[in-house]
Amino acid sequence: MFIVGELINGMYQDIGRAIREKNKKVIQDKALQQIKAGADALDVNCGPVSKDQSSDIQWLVESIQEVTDKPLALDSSKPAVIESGLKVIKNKTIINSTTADLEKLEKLIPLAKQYNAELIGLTISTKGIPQNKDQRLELAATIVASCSDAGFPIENLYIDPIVLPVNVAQAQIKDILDSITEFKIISDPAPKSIVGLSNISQGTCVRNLVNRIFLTMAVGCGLDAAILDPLDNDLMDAAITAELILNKHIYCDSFLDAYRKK
Ligand code: THG
Repeated sequence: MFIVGELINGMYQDIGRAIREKNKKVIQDKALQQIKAGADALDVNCGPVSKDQSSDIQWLVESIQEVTDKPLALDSSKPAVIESGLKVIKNKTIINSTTADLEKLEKLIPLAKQYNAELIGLTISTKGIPQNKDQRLELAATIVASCSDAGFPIENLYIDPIVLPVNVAQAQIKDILDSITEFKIISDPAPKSIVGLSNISQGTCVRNLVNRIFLTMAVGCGLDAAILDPLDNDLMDAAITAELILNKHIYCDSFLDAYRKK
């Protein structure tokens, strides 16, 4: 499972403050902590408080690149902010994200090609968040078709079904899981799947448990990647164990340690 650490996000108070005060050390420590805990890549999001997201994302990318060459996921709903981040990035890049809207696809797919980046496509459009599995698959197919038409390799595309909080969209969660399974039959080669895991537990009381169980179930549906808190050790154990059960790595009694050392 490909783990993208979610903690460099201006939505968190400590990160928001570090961005305002240009305190590199806070950002670099958070990057290294997440990598030590098993993150394969780091999400980079200025958050809602940033007044100049285009320059803040550059500062974040440059600060993080001083301490690691792990891939970075440039996380913004604004193509101009992503483009600004791309200008200074040296590490492997994931563009997070495009929607299924033509205007965004036409801007972000060429950028992903130009910078040899992977691309996350959200199954959402200006018509809003889909209400069922079929709408999710339709939007995923739109994104896949745009990538194919533009000559962007589908192997470099992640589809994100958009995870909603279980306390507001309980009836939809099963559909979200089923769409993860069915993204694999949209095309050959198939796109990969990714979720923003912590969305599922926003506003709930037992966040870690909800995150852990949903992740385990999503792995069972074939989930390839997740944006999550890698410092949650029980969550990381659950991800490793779920993939062990699916025969994705070889059993030994110390499989948790063995996987972490690999
Ligand atoms: N898909 C994709 N990218 C994404 C998301 C997604 N990026 C952003 C987000 N969703 C994933 N990252 C987070 C980060 C934090 C939280 C949820 C998702 C979170 N934060 C606490 C909260 O809101 O309660 C904040 C706690 C605090 O302020 O300290 O839950 O879905 N492609």
